[in-house]
Amino acid sequence: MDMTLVVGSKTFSSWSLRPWLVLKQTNIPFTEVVIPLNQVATREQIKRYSPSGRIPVLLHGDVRIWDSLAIAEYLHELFPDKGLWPQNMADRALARSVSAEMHSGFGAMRQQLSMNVTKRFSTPDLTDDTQSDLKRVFDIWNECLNRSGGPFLFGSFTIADAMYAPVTTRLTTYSIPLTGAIEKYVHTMGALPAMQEWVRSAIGEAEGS
Ligand SMILES: N[C@@H](CCC(=O)N[C@@H](CS)C(=O)NCC(=O)O)C(=O)O
Repeated sequence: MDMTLVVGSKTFSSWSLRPWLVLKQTNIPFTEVVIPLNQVATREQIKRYSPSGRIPVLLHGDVRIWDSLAIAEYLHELFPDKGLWPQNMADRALARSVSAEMHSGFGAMRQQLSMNVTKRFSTPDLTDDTQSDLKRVFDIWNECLNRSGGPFLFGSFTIADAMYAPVTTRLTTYSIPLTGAIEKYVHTMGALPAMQEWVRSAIGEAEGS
């Protein structure tokens, strides 16, 4: 049965990137619908698909799932052999914890370092709250990478990497100084063909194509 993922502008829509990346990384075929954000018609267009008025939304037959993490969980249930969560139960619990922490937190970092995959800025004066969000993200990544040995948070690509993908782009966009395992992880994520495809489409949006 065909799947359609409704996403927002690739330049800005960090929540859309997450399930899009899960689908791409696991070679699950889908059709995408892109709704330009911050336009007069945006709200009305989103409402056509999403009861919450927010995107992403996954349409699969009669099933409609809104919210990035709910979509990722649905894909895991549909494709249990794709390894979208770690095999080991303790690792899976940790992966779900760090994914939920991303999903429900880091407001200061998300506000100050809002996603724009087409731009590069010099490092801004980070607020205390943004600095403590970044410290917590780096602690999470270091713990997961130490435990798994990398190159992804839980060894191979999982939903946890998709949940943190927009943080990796923000670090690059805002020229945040990085070292060691964190720098390597950001590089690993940026080198994924699917991430590069997303950025290319975003550049196309900026050019009006
Ligand atoms: N908790 C939701 C958040 C979704 C969200 O905030 N999406 C933004 C785009 S990134 C949105 O739909 N904004 C509506 C608008 O810009 O009008 C999720 O995880 O999917």
